[in-house]
Amino acid sequence: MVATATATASLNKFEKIKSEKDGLAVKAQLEDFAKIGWEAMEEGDRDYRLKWLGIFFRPVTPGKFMLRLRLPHGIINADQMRVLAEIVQRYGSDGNADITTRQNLQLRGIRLEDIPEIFRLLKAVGLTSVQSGMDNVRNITGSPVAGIDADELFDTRELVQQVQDMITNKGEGNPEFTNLPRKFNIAIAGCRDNSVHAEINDIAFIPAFSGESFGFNVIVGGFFSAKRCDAAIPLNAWVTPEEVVPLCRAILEVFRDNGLRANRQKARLMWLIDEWGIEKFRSEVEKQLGKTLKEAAAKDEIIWEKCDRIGVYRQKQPGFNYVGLHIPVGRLFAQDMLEIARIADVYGKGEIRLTVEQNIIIPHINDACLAAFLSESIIKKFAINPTPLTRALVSCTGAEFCNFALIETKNRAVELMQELETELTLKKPVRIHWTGCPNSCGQPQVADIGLMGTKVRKNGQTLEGVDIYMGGKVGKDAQLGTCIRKSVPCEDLKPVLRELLIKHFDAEINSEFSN
Ligand code: SRM
Ligand code: SF4
Repeated sequence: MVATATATASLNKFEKIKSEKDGLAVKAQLEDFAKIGWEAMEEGDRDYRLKWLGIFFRPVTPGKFMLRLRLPHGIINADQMRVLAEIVQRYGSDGNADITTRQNLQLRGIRLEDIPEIFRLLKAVGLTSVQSGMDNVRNITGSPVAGIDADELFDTRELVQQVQDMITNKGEGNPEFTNLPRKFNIAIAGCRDNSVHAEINDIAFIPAFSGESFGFNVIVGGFFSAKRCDAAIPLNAWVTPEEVVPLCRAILEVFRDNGLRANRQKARLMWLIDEWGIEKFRSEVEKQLGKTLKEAAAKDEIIWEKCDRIGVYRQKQPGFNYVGLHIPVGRLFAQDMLEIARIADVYGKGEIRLTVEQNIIIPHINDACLAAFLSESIIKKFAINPTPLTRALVSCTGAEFCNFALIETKNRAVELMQELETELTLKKPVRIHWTGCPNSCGQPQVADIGLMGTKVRKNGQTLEGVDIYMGGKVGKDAQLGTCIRKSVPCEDLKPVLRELLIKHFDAEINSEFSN
């Protein structure tokens, strides 16, 4: 739909871009873009609309694009991983991949002229990157051990795929959902440990029984933004697994048609819920759905602390194990990806899973092969028993590639954790999350200690610094952390973190570092 000149005059920049031409329309122009090159492209297409196809122009590395995939439930097979490895391999030291905080992969270094061929390669192995950026529904998350965890309540893999298929028209792109007021996150949990961080999604399905029947309580409106962060609130609805796809559709339609669009800082679903009140929102969803929603079950089944799944675990299938490998801050290079694909093929069934903590799980390793699997040299690089601070470290992209970033994150995070670990002994992991700016992609509010990038003045100079968050609780009774200290220069951060670790997490100073 193309808006009239008078109508577009009052729209904000992003609404204007969308009303002039749907983001998905650039799909038909990729061969042309590849021919003319990124420098000659119209800015709206290059900087924004390409994101509807998961292609992100990076002002920090102009000409080297980022490609964000969609990996529903964070599941990928070895053939797919090899294709992705071969894609980043062609870019040499510019090429790598990051596991994201939504159980997904982003490829780096991509050149526009290669996109048509890359898309053919992705399609051949059943991968898509469609609708993964801008005002679209992001990668849909689920328990990383669905179908293999002996204690799960429901295997959500098929459901997550169905929701993605509905939203993206089976990966081809679906103009019904390409002009939402803002980005949108969905999570579906069939596990007991809230592995998906349900509370920070626009819609989350949480396992709950109504009498004897299994289904989900639904919470809505959770989000982080620079302006505001809020945990999701109950919709007071319980749905069966069969009702999940229609309910997602109905909520998306209500959001699409009624969500606030004037101010981009106030366009996420929670702002509409605020304006209407949850009762009216619920009844509008019911109207769209064409039926009454059943009231929420009295209690849900999230009764465990969150498990990071690093290490060796028995599967529900007798004789099989899954092994969680720690991938420092989620960064992979082509050779790593090829190795991971190989060990998944040789020892498992060619399946690889990603976690929201930016790690990898290889399932289906039978008892007889386990020792050989664990002696593979890649297990030294991607440990099954990493040290406590490194183990639970999460970081967003930061200044290396992201133009919103106020600080460098990933490399700094790894180095600082290693330094702290030489000075301190910790008995258990402390979840430290880094995020390069207040957009909170690294989810500092769910961490034990969250570090949010900022600029700091010190001795007349502007330096990279962080605001410190604490109190994030995950799993059962999840709650968001809050800012406890502002504007700590990164160069002064180590002693501050050391004190916090000693005071709140029982860290002990190693003898060579005590005075
Ligand atoms: Fe994010 C924008 C990276 C998870 C909140 N996020 C961005 C952009 C696209 C900005 C840009 O164009 O440069 C970043 C791309 C940088 C790059 O080159 O990698 C970016 N976000 C990421 C990832 C890769 C962080 C990571 O290292 O893992 C995550 C990708 C997930 C995925 O696979 O789709 C990522 N972003 C999140 C999350 C966490 C989550 O979903 O659990 C959040 C907070 C939760 C939420 O959205 O409610 C998040 N990202 C944002 C926001 C703030 C949204 C808002 O309502 O204001 C922005 C800015 C925006 O959309 O305008 C943003
Ligand atoms: Fe970029 Fe900020 Fe998101 Fe980090 S939190 S990836 S710096 S937008």
